[in-house]
Amino acid sequence: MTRSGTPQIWDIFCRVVDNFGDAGVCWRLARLLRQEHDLPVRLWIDDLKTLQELHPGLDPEASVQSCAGITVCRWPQAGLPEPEAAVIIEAFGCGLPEEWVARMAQTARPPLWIILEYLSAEDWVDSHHGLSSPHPQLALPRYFFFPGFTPLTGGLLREADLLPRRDNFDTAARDAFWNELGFDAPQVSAASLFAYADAPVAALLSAMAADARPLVLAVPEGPLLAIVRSWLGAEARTGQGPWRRGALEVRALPFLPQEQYDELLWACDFNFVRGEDSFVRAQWAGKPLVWQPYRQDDGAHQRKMAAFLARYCSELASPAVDALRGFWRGWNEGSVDLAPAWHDFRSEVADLAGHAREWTTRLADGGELAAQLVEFARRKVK
Ligand code: TRH
Repeated sequence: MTRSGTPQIWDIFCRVVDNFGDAGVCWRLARLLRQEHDLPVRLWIDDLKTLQELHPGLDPEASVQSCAGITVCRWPQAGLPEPEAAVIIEAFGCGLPEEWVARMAQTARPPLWIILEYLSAEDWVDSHHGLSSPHPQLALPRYFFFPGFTPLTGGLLREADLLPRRDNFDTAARDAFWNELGFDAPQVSAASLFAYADAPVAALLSAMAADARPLVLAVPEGPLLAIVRSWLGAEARTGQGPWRRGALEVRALPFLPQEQYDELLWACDFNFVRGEDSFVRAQWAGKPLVWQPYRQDDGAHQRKMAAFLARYCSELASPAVDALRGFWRGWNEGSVDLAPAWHDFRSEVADLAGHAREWTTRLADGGELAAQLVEFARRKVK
């Protein structure tokens, strides 16, 4: 991506709304553009503490720093760039600072302005991906770039070596992963739990404990772990555990660096995930997943879940499909009694595992988001 022979900078602008996904997606995209497309990338982000949890090598106080080959600019402390960039990616429609937009409008050749949208499996995404809309006041075109699950969308973020690394994550690697965290490798099925605090956690834990089939449940540090500790009682107020209740063994994990989180997903037999980035990573892990979409007041999260299930379940037969839909529904609707749905889901995990691997293969045939962004920019920037 060059103009006049010099590689032009790609600026990614990210405002952390809440949680980790805004920073998580932008950091992953920045690394892909830098490492797999050799592009100079600046990540402008307003919350370095959140980004540091994903990438512990980051200095949360620095205004500007280089990390993994990416220039990380703490906004607004780092000021604003001269619009030398060839491409500006406005993450999740967060809105660029007005002064930045004004500067862009004054340059002879303003950067290509791309708004990276949230992920959805809904059908309308196909016809909206890549459309442009001018800035309401200035002669600046903006292009809407949608991640997605079809060839008519921008695809999903995926590192070139992700699936080979996943496939090479063998029993020895899995054992080493658990040992590094202070645990023996589970000798029974294992699951990871990453969800929002409003999930029906007590109902889930009770169902897991009462089930006849033993399970190890790994819970990374966060508000959800506090709820799990409370359910377990006084002995679990601190420490890593493990704590046992009936068939259930609970392990407390630290919040893992983003790259290590993939290993947790690979080390488990199925995974509870949420939001956007962990949702995608769990699909790449090729294991059965239980998704809790980020709740939205207008019910958009319910439409997003229905749309994804329509795609994901299109080639899944009964009873596996009924068990998956039933458990996802109970998990997202906050059922007070998850035991029947959990029992059915657990009974179908083997069939769901085969389906999860096939789904990953289908996804891998689709476009990769960073590469499609680069191709899109190449076509637009003459
Ligand atoms: O944290 P999230 O709920 O982020 C959300 C969603 O992105 C949502 O779409 C968005 O609207 C909202 O933020 C503002 O869930 P998500 O997207 O899965 O991001 C979590 C990130 O944290 C992801 O990159 C995985 C990473 N992670 C780790 O790196 N280590 C961990 O131990 C865990 C549990 C997660």
